[in-house]
Amino acid sequence: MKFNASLPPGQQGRNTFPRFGMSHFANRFPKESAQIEIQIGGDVRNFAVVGSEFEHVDRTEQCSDFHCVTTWTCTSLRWSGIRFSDFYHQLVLPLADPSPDATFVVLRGQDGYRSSLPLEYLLAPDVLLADRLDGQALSIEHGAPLRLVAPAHYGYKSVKHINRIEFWRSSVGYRPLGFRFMTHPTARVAHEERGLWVPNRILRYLYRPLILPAVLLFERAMRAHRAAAAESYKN
Ligand SMILES: Nc1nc2c(c(=O)[nH]1)N[C@H]1C(S)=C(S)[C@@H](COP(=O)(O)O)O[C@H]1N2
Ligand SMILES: [Mo]
Repeated sequence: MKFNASLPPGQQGRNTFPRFGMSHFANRFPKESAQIEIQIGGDVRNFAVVGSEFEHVDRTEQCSDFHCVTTWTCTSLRWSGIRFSDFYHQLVLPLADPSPDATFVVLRGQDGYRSSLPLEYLLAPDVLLADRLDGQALSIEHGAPLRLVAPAHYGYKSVKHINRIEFWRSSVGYRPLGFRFMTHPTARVAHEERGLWVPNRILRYLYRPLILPAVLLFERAMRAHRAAAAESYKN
């Protein structure tokens, strides 16, 4: 257990980094966990697909804490990958040519998960598209082949298994996942933007008891997935 007085408001440290999320994603896994392939769409001049281009962007490494909205925090995770801002400037702008006012960004995962953030937050220097964690290739648990890491925002913004990123002029056509109160448009940890309308002390109280059951559900699903993969490999 970590007792760190400097954790953000309402967060509690945990020693392990669990596979986590909303329960209906526990049994969904990426089809392709080795090869990076991201569609770039939305209000763009050219629909584009990037994959091998990633290798030409400068890599970076960072140590950051990960804060889930349900109040758990895992500290000092060592991610490596490329900065989202380098991805945007070196790949998205030249290849897809988004409209200059397309600043509402939707990120989607192979498991059907989705989240959004305004472009200005994604361009912050600590936002990565990560393919490695703690010196090893990203595991399926944590988002292979590529995930977003946005440490200043609650974990629900850090989409795993990314396969599509959209740049839109307006957020009007976008429907967030789950109940509306669970999704804050910016979800900044320092401002405790956990959700909408419901007071934070109620959200903390509602979410905390869900952590352990969710961790166990996601672990069990992962074990079953690995067992099935091993079985089909044998046959
Ligand atoms: N594709 C995808 N991304 C996702 C999720 C998910 O279920 N699927 N869950 C989100 C939530 S709520 C959290 S807290 C983090 C958890 O990341 P982890 O499983 O690496 O701990 O991923 C986020 N990104
Ligand atoms: Mo989360």
